[in-house]
Amino acid sequence: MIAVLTGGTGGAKFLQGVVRAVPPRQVTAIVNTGDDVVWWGLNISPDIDSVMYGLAGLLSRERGWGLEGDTFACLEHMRELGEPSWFQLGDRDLATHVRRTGMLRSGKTLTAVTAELAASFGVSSRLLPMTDDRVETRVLTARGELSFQEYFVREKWKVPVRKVRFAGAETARPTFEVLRAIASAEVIVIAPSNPITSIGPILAVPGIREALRSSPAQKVAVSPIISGKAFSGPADQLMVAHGFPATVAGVAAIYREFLSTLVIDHADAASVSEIEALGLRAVCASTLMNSEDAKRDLAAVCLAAGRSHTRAATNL
Ligand code: FO1
Repeated sequence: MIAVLTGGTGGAKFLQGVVRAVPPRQVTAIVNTGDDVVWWGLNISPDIDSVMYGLAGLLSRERGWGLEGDTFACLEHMRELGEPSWFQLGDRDLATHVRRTGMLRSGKTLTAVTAELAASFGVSSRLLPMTDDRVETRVLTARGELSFQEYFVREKWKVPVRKVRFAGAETARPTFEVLRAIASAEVIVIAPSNPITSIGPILAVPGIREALRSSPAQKVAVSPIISGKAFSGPADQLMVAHGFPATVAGVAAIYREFLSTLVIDHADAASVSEIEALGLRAVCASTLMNSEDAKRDLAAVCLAAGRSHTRAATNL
């Protein structure tokens, strides 16, 4: 079994590659829910949906979120009615949120609701929210504290960030399903998602770091930083705000306590010794994911890095 810790856009693309490298049923995605938002009274889980639509082959290629070819008639009408419209929900995407909200209101857990939604989209990999409890990513900026979507979508991540915190994380509990996926995985991959706002909330759920440390699995991360820049989004700025350099060595430092191997882009080959000095293995690969084959090849590199290490350890 392969477990992948993931956020939205970058993680969704990476998982598309993973399910081409191994049978989808062997894959469990443990997904960030810190970005979740209640919008127009509906429960939206953007990262779960990006991963679910990505694995179902329905993710908009152009936007990297929402459904391919969706329309926005409801959004237009909500705008005419004076409702806030900076967070864009597509018409067909809305059906997912209406269904999720209804199931949550009937008392089901987000884990159960996500499994039902994923099955109805024909996704055979397991999708697990990081917790069934509410953990909210809050971004402290020069203009006060914002929710993640206010910072990311409304402010287009232009406001300087002082710190990110995860409200509710102290009392959140990891689910049995998440702990079991981590404990029973052969390889655990940290997708090339934002280490602060996508993977950070998962690691902030009490018990998940400990589970990662004690799992016998090899743990392989893909750096979302290439040549000192995030390949999309504000990961570089947020790493600096949290005291880490926006470099592959900075990514290694964040995950160091549980990581075995960091996969970095060929462009960062000169940093291999710096990563090895932190006690990690570094593997160079093409990490850009700019084609379906490139996504699969990157996933294959990660799985081979994990498996070769397991075999080497078993042969000792
Ligand atoms: N991202 C945007 O940049 N603009 C949007 O209006 C937007 C709407 C949206 C609606 C549903 C959904 O599932 C995702 C949506 N996203 C949008 C993406 C989302 O903000 C981010 O991808 C994640 O939260 C970061 O991983």
